Amino acid sequence: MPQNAGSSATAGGLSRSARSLRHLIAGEWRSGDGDELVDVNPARPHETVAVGRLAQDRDLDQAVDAARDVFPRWAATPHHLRARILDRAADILDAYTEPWGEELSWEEGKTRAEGIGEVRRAAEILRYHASEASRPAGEVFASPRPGEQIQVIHRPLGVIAVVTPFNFPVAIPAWKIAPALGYGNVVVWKPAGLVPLLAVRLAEALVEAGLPEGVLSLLIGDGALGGRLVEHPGVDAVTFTGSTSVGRGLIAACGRLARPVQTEMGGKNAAVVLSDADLELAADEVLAGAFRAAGQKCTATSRLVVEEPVADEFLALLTERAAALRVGDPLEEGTEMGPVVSLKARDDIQRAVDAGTARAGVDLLTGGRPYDDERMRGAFLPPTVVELAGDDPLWREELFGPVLSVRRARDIREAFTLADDSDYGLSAAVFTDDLRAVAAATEQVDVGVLHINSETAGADPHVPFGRAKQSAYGPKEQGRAAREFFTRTKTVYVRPSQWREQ
Ligand code: UN1
Repeated sequence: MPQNAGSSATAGGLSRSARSLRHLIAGEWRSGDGDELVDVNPARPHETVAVGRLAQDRDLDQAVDAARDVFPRWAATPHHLRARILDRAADILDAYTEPWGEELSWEEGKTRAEGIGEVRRAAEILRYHASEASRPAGEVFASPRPGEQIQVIHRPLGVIAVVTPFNFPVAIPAWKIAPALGYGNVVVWKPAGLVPLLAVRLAEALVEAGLPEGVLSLLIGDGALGGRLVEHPGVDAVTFTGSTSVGRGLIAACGRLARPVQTEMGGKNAAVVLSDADLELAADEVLAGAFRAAGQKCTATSRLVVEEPVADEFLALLTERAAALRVGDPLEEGTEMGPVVSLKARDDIQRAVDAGTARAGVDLLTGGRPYDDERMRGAFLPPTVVELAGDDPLWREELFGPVLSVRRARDIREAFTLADDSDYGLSAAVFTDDLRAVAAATEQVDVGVLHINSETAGADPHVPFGRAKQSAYGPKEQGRAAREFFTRTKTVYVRPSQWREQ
């Protein structure tokens, strides 16, 4: 039973005694001796979720050395045996969905249901990548020479630096670590310092499942440690999800080192509601896209384009539902939206909203003002909808919070032009049953993921996930796309000697 960080068993609810954080280095759980890290509950920032000490440079060196040592053995382990470990780890996550899902909610702030759902989702991701073991391992091509065969096989890259964000503390790490390990790589992982507890849980599941020592190391550290990990001479490739500014820094560093890098960064995703849409459905989906996880998904709906004939009716429906959302302690029954991840995030988002609503052409439809209630002293923000008369920073800048910016469009053409009017291009949603509009959206809206009649967020493990435009860099994630990043091909010409021409 994985218990490294302390109590996770719950008899009738989460035990709120602070957990202790450990690093996993070269197969050993260690306390670390860097600065103290205090991990707090964003709904009640005086409440400590976990405490530990940051990892230091020598921990990083040891983790990378252990990874390099074990890599040849892990790469030579049959794919099916590696897959079995991922499957077992999935079983452990499934067995712990409740206690770990509650810890996730406690630590990150998404609702209990979302926390539990995320742990379950991580299990599915591990299972999907385990199932890759039974799919074709490469391709065989005909040769222009008699008797010869040309094989294109996939080989692991080596040591992968995995750097993950706060907003999906287990799902995003799972979708990077599972394919990395499944294809025979070894991993040194630095999760966001805001959610270290769930990182420990995922690492515990993998260790418990039988992962050999050194194949995965977990270092809890600050951004500077992440930077040193990415540039470490013993690292072969880097996968990152997080902010655009950090991502671009990593891309530049990896460019200098000619090191493969994959980044998933910002989004400013639009939902488009056309005049034939089912407005009830669209309102529910836009609400989910904009306010689940308090809008802290790179796939969240942060822009809305409504076609003029239905705009008044739709906005009335949407703002009424947004205002009625129950915001509060994410672990409490009935809460529909929890806090954002930290007081700093709350203040940054609030500042951007205040600056926006002070500008001409920005009309606050609902939310927008901080809570003054004693129980809402945590990192809470209300679901906020603003209507914009034209271009505005609220239309362009990713706020990563529960803020939706709306513009009206005269017709379908203008609606798609507005949806596409962003430097980002991760996802979009179009609400319509008009096949011509669907075809036009598929053609014109430059995004990596397009939803018809469903919210902009969401990603199934067996299909490619990722960007267009400036939302990302490098090969996509998930599905078979993951193989493109986590392996390199080797072209093997196989010619039996007896075929040599006489
Ligand atoms: C989802 O939409 O469920 O950081 C997943 C993010 C994305 C993952 C989104 N990389 O929010």
